[in-house]
Amino acid sequence: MKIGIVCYPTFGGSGVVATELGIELSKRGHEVHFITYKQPVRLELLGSNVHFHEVTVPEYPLFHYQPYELALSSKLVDMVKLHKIEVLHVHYAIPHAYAAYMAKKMLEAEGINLPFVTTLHGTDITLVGSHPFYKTAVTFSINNSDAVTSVSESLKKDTLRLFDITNEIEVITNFIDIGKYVNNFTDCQRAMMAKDEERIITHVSNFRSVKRIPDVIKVFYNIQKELPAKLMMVGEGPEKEDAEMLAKKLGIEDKVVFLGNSNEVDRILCFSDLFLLPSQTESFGLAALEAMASGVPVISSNSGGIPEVNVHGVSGYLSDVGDVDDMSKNALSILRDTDTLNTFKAQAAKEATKFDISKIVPQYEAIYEKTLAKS
Ligand code: GMT
Repeated sequence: MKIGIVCYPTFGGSGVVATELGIELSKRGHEVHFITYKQPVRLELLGSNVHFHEVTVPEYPLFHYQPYELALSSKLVDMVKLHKIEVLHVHYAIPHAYAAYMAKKMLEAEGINLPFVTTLHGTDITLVGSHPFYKTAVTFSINNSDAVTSVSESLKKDTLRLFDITNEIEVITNFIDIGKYVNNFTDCQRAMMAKDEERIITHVSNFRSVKRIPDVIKVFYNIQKELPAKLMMVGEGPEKEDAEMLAKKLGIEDKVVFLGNSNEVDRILCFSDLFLLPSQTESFGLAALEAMASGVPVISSNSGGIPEVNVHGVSGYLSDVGDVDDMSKNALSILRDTDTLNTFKAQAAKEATKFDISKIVPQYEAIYEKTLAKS
């Protein structure tokens, strides 16, 4: 098949999923065209089966807001015609599903049929999409997609609760290429980051308020009171400065390392002992799955789709949102004893295999085939 993929190209769950999916589809013989405003961060290798088409939005002083949807839908029409793209897969409803619908209608006027699949990722539903300013357009574009998928059961439920949905929503969970994580590194270079006796705790996110970054710092503060430990904070975002200040206020700034955005998250996870994800909500929690695939147990909140990924007492523990004491207690129960830690590490890695790319990508192929057959 010739598949067009639209996503956000930045460090963020939906963009990562879209990119990994596109790469895997190309390996399976499909011709994949990424259409977005920048080359996706994890899309390093463009080849005969993987193409990138940049959407540019020229600045014009009349516009207070530059019309990205317009530029995207025009580019979609042009690329579909030029490369004979058969099906479009848009990740994150806003504004991608809306732009895809416009492209579909423009192509229809020329007698070209373009089915499009919309994948709902989380904040496009739970935080942004349900806002009254966007809700009407988001509802319309979900209901008028040729197929709709959501990354967890929890997100499907949220979508049905928050919007007036008439379309079917199929759950296709996020995934991970286990092969990339198993024995990826023979030497994690752990010594560069911590002493032998120190436990390494890691958090990876876009540092938005939904991630509850102060909880990460507070849980770590409680851990390091009991045993030698270091905290790796990976990512960039609006809450980062406050987190640095909180670490300083608590007197632990020498134990908290802010690493910024990284293309080598797997390398950092390789030497990590525990992953913290205390989010207010997560539709899935891809960062937790990446940690588990690296054999890192997860201490998380129990909100949204996280319980579908992190299994309480097996791959880690879940606590109520904001229950820093319970998270700290659970973290210490894993970290104190090396045998227990190793058991949780092995269990986390095993749980992650349920989400291997080889099990999930065929589900997307089946959706594409179904929408093509229907149209
Ligand atoms: O919040 C983020 O980390 C970014 C956001 C995105 O759309 O890029 O992530 C959402 O999609 C990810 C991939 O499907 C999920 O793993 C995240 O749980 C989800 N984030 C939220 O629901 C807050």
